[in-house]
Amino acid sequence: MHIHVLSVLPELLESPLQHSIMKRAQDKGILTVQVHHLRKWAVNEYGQIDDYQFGGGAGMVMMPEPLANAIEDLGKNKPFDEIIYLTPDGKTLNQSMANQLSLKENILLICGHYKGIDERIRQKYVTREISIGDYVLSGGELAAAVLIDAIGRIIPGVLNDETSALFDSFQDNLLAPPVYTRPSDWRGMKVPDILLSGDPKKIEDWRYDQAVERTEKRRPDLPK
Ligand code: 6GU
Repeated sequence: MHIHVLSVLPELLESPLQHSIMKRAQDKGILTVQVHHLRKWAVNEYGQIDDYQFGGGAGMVMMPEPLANAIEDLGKNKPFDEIIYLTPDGKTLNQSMANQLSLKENILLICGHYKGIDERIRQKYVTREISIGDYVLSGGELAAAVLIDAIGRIIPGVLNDETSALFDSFQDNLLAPPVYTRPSDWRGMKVPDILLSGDPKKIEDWRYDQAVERTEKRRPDLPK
């Protein structure tokens, strides 16, 4: 899978993609992430990519021409399956969206800044608009990093233990059950006996019951 990112602050995306599972996915060649500086498609020698908004009001808007040229250049060799604009007024990211996107081959993410991007780019090119929650970030980069992580870790072959993503919170709209490691008695707090029983069926049933109980208690809003 190839993910291209258009950004005015590419530095913000460097570190999150260079460690742990994201690093492994890229080292294995399963995922490539290329971050492009929108400035490369600036309209003039001053590097201009934004301008005042029509109708007045504080804050700059990202101009359509640099974005359109970037989108068309980057999609020239291999057309994009999805062009995603990260924006607080998009659809809130959930596991099912991440699952769907993990099956795509070639994706472009557009990170907004300032007041956002010219509406006409959204109309002409963008196939999905995604938010990562009901709060405002100063730009789309951290949201893009979150989305890339959520997608990247579930691409088949990325996780070592292929089954482990199946037990994540939110697969099947269930939160994950509690987990414990050694020692079995830590400062007088004991690990539930079932987990030490060595009975795989009992353990599986217990985990499922715990997941259901947790979900009902903490996230009654999740669909059953
Ligand atoms: Cl995708 N962008 C920005 N700027 N703020 C956000 C967001 C995205 N998702 C939640 N807040």
